[in-house]
Amino acid sequence: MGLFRKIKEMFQSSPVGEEENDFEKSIQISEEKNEEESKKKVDFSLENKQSFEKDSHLDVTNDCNQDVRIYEKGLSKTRKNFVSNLIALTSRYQKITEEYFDELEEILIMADIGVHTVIGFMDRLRDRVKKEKIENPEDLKEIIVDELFIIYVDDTILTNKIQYAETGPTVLLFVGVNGVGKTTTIGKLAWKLQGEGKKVLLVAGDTFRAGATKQLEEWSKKVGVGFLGKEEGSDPASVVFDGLKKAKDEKYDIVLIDTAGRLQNRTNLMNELEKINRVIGREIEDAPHETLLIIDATTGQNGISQAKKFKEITNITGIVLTKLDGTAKGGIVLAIKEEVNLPVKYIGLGERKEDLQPFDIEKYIYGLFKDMM
Ligand SMILES: Nc1nc2c(ncn2[C@@H]2O[C@H](COP(=O)(O)OP(=O)(O)OP(=O)(O)O)[C@@H](O)[C@H]2O)c(=O)[nH]1
Ligand SMILES: [Mg+2]
Repeated sequence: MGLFRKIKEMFQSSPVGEEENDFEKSIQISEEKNEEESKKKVDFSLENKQSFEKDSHLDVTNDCNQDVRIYEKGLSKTRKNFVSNLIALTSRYQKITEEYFDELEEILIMADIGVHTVIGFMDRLRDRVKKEKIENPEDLKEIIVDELFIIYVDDTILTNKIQYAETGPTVLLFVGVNGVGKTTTIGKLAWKLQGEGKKVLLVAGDTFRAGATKQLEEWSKKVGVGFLGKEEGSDPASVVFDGLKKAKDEKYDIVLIDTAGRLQNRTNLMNELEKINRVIGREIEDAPHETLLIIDATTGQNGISQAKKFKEITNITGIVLTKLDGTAKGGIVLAIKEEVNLPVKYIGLGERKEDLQPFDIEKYIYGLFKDMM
């Protein structure tokens, strides 16, 4: 069975209900009906999940239904555009021809998967068509999805987990050009981490833009977490210093530091990040534990070049890809993997606080292609 079929089976074996978790519900109902029957059903469901976990070395949890729904909803633009084009292509051709390959290549490039990634992908696909003697485009659909999945998973396992400090506060630094969604992401993540029982502090390291500190403070109030900011124009490194002192004194678990995206040039940005990093490293050993680069998915290849540039000036440990809900070209996730080789740790699938999701390639692939087969 292809990888995609396994993913589909896994998520559909516990379909997503409107109001509640149907997986749990189906257990309850069948228990009432017939104990024997229900046991069989539950065993089967769990077996499905376990066998997939074994195969895929990726985490699967039973309570992922809510998240799957956020993925499905957030990816609907890409599904309507990119995936619909793929489906239409398949129905237009009876046979796999050179024209078919050309059109497929174009659809993939239009989806922001990235030219290099697409070229490699097309080579592998042509190889498989030849070797497996595939003639009908219909039979190729599943292989296309599996090969897209493989681009991401590859043989290197990029972990999407946040590195936490062993003792003391964990420090996460957020960087990226202006308007990509740094502050919003911090707010959303604060909400998520607080919900996991962590004591969270937001530090307003963007003192450059008027209103930036206020915007972060509003998030802190909205989600009910700690905040430290100073007046506009303060030295960001000094704000960070004060923030870390507060975090240590008041025993915060996590510190999320916002930074300015709107600096005049690369040298200024580099110097400022260096200074902030120096302060962080001096105050807390091994910190920052993560430096997350925020990229706006709607900017496509521009986002990829931002990632390459930031990688040169500071030690980026992961990517947060925002506004995936706002693009019809959700292929950028795959381009980041191949062209930047940094793990996508979170994705933004909307503006609500619950719309920030840990990136999970299985949910992503399912959210995109669930209607294709
Ligand atoms: N649809 C959608 N909008 C988002 C998402 N993430 C952020 N936004 C919106 O993007 C806009 C910019 O977000 P900010 O968080 O202010 O961006 P920033 O990087 O902090 O910007 P600067 O402080 O100017 O550098 C806001 O209107 C957010 O609501 C997302 O995942 N989906
Ligand atoms: Mg901001």
